[in-house]
Amino acid sequence: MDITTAIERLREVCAGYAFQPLAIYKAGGNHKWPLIAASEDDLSAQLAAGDHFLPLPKEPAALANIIEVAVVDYVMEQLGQSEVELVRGTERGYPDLEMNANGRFFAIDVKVARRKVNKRGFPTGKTDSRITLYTGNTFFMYPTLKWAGTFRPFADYAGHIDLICLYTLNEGSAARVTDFELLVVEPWAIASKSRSSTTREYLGAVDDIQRLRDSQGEFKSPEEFYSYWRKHPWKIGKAVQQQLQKLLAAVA
Ligand SMILES: [Ca+2]
Repeated sequence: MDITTAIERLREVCAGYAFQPLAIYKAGGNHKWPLIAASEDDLSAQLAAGDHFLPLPKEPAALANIIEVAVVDYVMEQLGQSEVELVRGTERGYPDLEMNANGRFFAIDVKVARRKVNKRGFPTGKTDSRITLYTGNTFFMYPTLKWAGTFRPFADYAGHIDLICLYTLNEGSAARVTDFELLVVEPWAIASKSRSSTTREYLGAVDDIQRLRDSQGEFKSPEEFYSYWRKHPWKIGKAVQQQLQKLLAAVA
């Protein structure tokens, strides 16, 4: 399997995804038993009316985590029985999901972004903030070392693939999410020349949603992308430096 086939396969799978987490189920409730539902829509209407729903969190990081877990579960269910082997990553590690296709490994990472809306509540065509593609100062900067929280050195992957989840915040609904959109793209192809944080060592994607859909980042090739961002003067804090020294000592 090459990167193009891997992306096609994931696009097929993701095309079938409909946003699933509708609310948090609350025990107790206030309705008569037995509760009989005629359809899925009827069930959720009755659970809402019967006081069984708590809204999902609207805080971006908390909501993003719920979305990520749901999307990784779905991809694992859909691909799990087929030609590839899948392993879920650790919470703060990279990637969120590793796909082994006959000894060729692909890093699959899920990224969640809220659409930016104007004062009247209409989408502006941009993400609320730049999607973070990578932390710049660790595994990305030193791609031949095996960093904590990773399965293998970054450079050992046959490809890196992002599942980009876009949504519009709807404070009035328990699911909080409307117009959910799932893109399968290569990170270098949606990358910008700007950081996604002024305080953290993050490199960012373009914030224009049509450019994300079209893989129209600011680089012409992966080589141009990697050489640009590996030249960036990333700050290395004490903890990262200690880990780096240990890893370098181990390969010396
Ligand atoms: Ca992620």
